Amino acid sequence: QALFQPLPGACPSRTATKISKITVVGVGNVGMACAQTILTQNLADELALVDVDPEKLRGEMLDLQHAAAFLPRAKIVANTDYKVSEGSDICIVSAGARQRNGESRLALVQRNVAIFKSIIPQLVKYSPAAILLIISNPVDALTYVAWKLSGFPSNRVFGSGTNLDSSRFRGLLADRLDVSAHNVHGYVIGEHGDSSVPVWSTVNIGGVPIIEFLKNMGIPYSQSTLDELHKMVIGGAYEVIKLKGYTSWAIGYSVASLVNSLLRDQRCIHPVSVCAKGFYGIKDEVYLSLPTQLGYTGVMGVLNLPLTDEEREKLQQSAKTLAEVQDQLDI
Ligand code: 6V0
Repeated sequence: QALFQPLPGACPSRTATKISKITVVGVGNVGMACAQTILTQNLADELALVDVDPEKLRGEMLDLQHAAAFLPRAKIVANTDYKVSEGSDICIVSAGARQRNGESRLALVQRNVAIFKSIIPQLVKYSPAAILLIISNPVDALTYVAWKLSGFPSNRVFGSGTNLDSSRFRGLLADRLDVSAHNVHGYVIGEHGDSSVPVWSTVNIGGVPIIEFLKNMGIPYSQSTLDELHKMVIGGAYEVIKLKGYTSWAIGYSVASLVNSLLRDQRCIHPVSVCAKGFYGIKDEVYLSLPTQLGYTGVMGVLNLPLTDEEREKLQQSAKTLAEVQDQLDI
């Protein structure tokens, strides 16, 4: 006897179709933080995990599967073979080599380029219509590499960029002003790293421009106070890595917010790493973070922020720094 009995006259003309499939490549600290945030936020009907380490991969898959009774229903699969990723809507890449003692940044990028050569063509083969979301560092250069290797249009390849830096920025300001970070509107743009640019001129709290507010109220602030806060944003990742060895939770939530905007067509604006040529006077074909609208089709457009001349110059400088790194890559 069957466990369930169909209603009399029921017609199976409506079949359950898969709504969303997400692949995460690299089941390290970051990949697993993304996976678990995606699952708890009910963003995927199917989650595929891929890594080169078969034991770790199976262990992580089983560990997540064992939470079935506490999570929204989702199929969780894992394999070292990319066939498991077939038909994904979004492929997230968080695989990468870590910096070796004394290794230059450029040498690390080049090692990660080699890793990406083994990953990106496989993802393209099995999910030719997917959106590629790159997290591995240095994220801007590697997103450019992924774009080149994939042959995808630029609206389907972007990097997590300064989405995380901007959250750190908004969180720090929110703490100082005793307000929710949701009401602090502001972006850190440019390189995900040391040359990022905080766009102070457009920061507002619930619609009130912060710099103008401080001036009007006669509240003293100095450029060095603003610079200090930006330094804390840049130093945030280094501090966490020094304390616990890696960063994971915040990037996991950052990535889930991006996935939500994509799959649910939210059209939210996120500072993420996109092909920046032609925007804000950037002439090089570089990837760096700009305020970007995300929807079901991927990158829908770049917001035209009214930057000051100084902010624009800093952004262009950030682009030059990235172009120099890209020029040296052997893709
Ligand atoms: P980790 O814990 O060392 O995990 C890396 C994983 O990649 C491991 O499980 C490896 O087995 C796997 N891997 C290595 N080579 C391959 C390959 N060829 N194919 C498939 N899998 C492979 O690193 P962690 O998870 O801490 O960090 C991953 C990456 O994310 C690093 O490059 C970090 O620098 C980067 N981050 C980026 C952030 C951002 O804001 N963009 C934030 C945090 C970390």
